[in-house]
Amino acid sequence: MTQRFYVTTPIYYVNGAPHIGHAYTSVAADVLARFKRLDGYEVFFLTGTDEHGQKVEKAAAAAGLAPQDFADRVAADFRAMADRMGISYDRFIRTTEPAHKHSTTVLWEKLAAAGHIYLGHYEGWYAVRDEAFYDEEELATKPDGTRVAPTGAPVEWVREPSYFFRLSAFQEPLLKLYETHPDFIAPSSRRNEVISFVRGGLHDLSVSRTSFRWGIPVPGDPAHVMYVWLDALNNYLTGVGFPDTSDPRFAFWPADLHVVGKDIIRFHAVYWPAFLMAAGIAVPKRVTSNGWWVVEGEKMSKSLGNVIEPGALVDAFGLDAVRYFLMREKPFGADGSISHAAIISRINVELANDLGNLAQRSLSLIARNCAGILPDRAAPTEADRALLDAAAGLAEEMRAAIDRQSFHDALEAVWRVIRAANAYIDHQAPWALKRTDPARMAAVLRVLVDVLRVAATLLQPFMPDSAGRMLDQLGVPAGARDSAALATPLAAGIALPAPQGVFPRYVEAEA
Ligand code: ME8
Repeated sequence: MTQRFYVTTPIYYVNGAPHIGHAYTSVAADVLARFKRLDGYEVFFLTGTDEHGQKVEKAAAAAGLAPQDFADRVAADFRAMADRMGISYDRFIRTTEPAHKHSTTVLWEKLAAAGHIYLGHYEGWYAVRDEAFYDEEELATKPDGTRVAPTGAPVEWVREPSYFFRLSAFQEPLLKLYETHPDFIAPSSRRNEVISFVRGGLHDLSVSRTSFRWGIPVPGDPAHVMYVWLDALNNYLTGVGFPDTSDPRFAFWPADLHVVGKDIIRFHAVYWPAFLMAAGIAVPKRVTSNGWWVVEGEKMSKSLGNVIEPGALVDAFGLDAVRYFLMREKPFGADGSISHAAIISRINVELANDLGNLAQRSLSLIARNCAGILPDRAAPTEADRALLDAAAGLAEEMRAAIDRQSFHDALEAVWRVIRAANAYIDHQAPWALKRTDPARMAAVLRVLVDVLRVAATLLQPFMPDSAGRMLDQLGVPAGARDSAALATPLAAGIALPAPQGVFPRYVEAEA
């Protein structure tokens, strides 16, 4: 039976244009989805947009548009961003879809029927920017006396009737979940943060608002709209067909992995499993969170004018180079800095030089010295064996790294093999063997093709287009590009296409 894998991105707020931070989380989830498909899994990959709530309502008003019209416009920008970044989603969900409103209404009814929702009065701090409630003790005071959330977001005092979710009843069940499923939250620094937050005690959560209208009405009490996070988190259930549990997509539930940013781990690792437990629905298997990108060391912000638009980066450097950079430059859970110099260095050193040149050198020798015909394997020497063994272990090593969302380790593993292959070609010097030992020359070139094939196959999730073009040049048939196909050697004697560089050097335009 094929195994299933359900992976999600956050659904992005439609209050503003997509930037590189959104693109990053989506690329990470995409690499996961593609790697699992490469490994033969049946994958369901969900992304989309979070369209209700006060933040979106305010942004729409500022743009002079009705919330739905505004949401339609910005949601289209997010979908275009996903397409531009090569995100291989199976469904792009929007929380204003009728299917999602219905699904969320049913979830609410389940929570209410189980006795976990009651009517009360909320009085406290709210940050619209974060769409989050904060306790007095969490706030900081700015020099001018205004109070701000720990995220720096301004807060306002809210006092209104509200429905509450009995979050306090889930402190013990949540702690038990973290204890019995140590991989539920990653990385471990975030796990510790969540555990100490929950140990500190949970208040019941305000889950409806009456002071604005842009949300899903509370069933039976339309003066209230549902709290946007209850609505938003439920996208993961709607995405696979909830409440119709006989929908074939529902077989993907529980989600294998929610990929999110570190800013929203609390919503995903505390509120979401609590809602699900309360509704009697299985909880997701893992929530993994990425660190923050800053730009040349500075926080990205509209006021600094340094917000990086993903499309502009792709125009400048090409999609695969950008995807590679994002996955390679920093550990997933850590913060990191983007700069053009850093991108150019990754392109020129690792893509153009280490990998591109290796392929180009090997394939041009086959074109020139073997009439473009793929040589057969020969009995391996010790040096051949060492390199082939390193390549043979790569899939397993990458798989383990990807399962930990350690994308940079997965890529480093590939580059260890590529660097070893560069040392091998320099040492074996096949160009010098043409006259002295043509059979050995052919054997060496075949080893290089075999190693390049492994690397290109396993790089497809990161750089789908370039890795695909490299596989074309290596003569790998379209139906033999998944990880299982690596067990079958390429047939010798086939004619390879004329080699063409896949990873050009980036040459800075003269100012
Ligand atoms: O929070 N570096 O949506 P959002 C890395 N709608 N990642 C970044 C980033 C940066 N500088 N900036 C943003 C929401 N991100 C909710 C989610 S899910 C049920 C609802 C990424 O539009 C990161 O993944 O504010 C972060 O969690 C997400 O964008 C927030 O997107």
